[in-house]
Amino acid sequence: MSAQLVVASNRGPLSYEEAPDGSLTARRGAGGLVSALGGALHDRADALWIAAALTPDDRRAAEENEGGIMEAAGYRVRLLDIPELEYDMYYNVMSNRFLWFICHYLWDPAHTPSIGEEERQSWHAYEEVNRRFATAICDNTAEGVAVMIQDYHLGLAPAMIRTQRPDLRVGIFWHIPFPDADYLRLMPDRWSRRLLEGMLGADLIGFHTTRWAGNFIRAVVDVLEEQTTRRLVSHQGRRVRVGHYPVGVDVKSLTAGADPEDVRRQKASITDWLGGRKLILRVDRTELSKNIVRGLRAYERVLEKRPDLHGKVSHLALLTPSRSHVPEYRDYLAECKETGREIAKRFQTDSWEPLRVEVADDFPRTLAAYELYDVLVVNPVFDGMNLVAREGPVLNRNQGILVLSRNAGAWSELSPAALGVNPFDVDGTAEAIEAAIDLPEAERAWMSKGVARLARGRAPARWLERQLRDLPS
Ligand code: GDG
Repeated sequence: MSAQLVVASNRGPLSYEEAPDGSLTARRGAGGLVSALGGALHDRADALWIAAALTPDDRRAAEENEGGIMEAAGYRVRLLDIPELEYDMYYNVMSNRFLWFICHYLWDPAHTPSIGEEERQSWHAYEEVNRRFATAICDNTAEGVAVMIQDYHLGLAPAMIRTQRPDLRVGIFWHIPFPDADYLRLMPDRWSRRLLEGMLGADLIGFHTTRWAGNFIRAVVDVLEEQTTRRLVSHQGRRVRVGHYPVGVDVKSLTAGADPEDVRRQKASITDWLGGRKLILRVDRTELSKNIVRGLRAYERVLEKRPDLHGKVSHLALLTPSRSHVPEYRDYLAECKETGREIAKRFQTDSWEPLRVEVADDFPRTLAAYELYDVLVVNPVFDGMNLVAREGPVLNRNQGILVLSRNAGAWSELSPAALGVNPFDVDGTAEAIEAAIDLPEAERAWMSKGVARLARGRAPARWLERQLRDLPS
């Protein structure tokens, strides 16, 4: 069957690994985009998901299947083989360092970014990989089909597709924040113009919240000097729609990602470790924007101020390894581990482990911890949405309280039933964690029920449908 819906993203839903017997086994791809899109495409036989082959095992999986097409949870997947060096520059230098840092306000403008030869070559690689995706989409897609491009890795692809195939209906969804125009200008002018024009090649541009959509529209006005009317941008004689489409959690596809027996085992292991203490939990990719170190310091402040809580609480930080090819991420992971060790050593006793930082890709353990937490700390510096803030409350069975950064997209919907924090304010975050621990029973019940109800909305399938409905027919 020819695809009626094509989605394209850098990372696909599955990553492959060689088993000891030489066969390939598939496991769930890491990160929030896979959670959102995987939920949306579940059982959509008319859909094709195009992604990059990330590892030699992915390439082998693509080679072993006819036309490079594989089956995932009821939909098809095609992996593109991209030359390794080009991929490295596009992914590790331009996407995950340069653009990610721009969109999450992670540069230090007094010193960085500094554009040198490596960045210039990487921009070129970014253009090339976007072109490869655009060509793969244009070559294999029937007339008039909807093409939904995902995220900042592929910001130039919409305009490239439009040039080759004006018949296709194109959307781009930006899963991360969009910065304000002043910060966007840390990019060379030529690049920021190309990026905005690349995105405006789409018919529809989606963000998780009005905050990021508003920043995008103001950047278009400032940088490109285009006309806008509310949520419509006039660009090259077309009208491009800009909207906000918050994504939520699909419980079925979330829990389908793990064997229930593994989850049960992990629940027993965490319960055993807690020994009746309250669980303060965080779950993140090991990522600078997730603000892990300040979060651990906030917990340290709680223990400093509240000796009465010693031996009564334990903090578990579940960190999934991420982007280890980028030097800043390697350093940050080392800093997270070191901070964790320091805090644990400072307060531990023979019978109490106050803090454990675990670095592993262990989804069953994440699901188990979601069920058990008393307090979930989600304090990113900036975050497009943050799915942990939604998954936790939906799966929690312990009247857990959510402490949430006001700079996470999730805040715009969950704020009525979460404790908000300024992510830069360590003392303020410590106060919120304390407040969450101390909350009287009746309020706990009310808040945990409320946050679960709010977090459950916006199922990924609906999220995608709303965007498809807003594409021109
Ligand atoms: C980007 C945007 C936006 C947890 N442990 C493991 C594991 N997880 C899953 C969680 C969750 C996902 O990872 C993390 O999602 P987030 O949304 O928190 O963060 P990003 O990866 O940065 O996602 C974000 C999202 O896209 C969707 O639009 O919300 O703002 O930055 O689903 O359950 N996954 C695996 N192993 C684990 O141990 N594979």
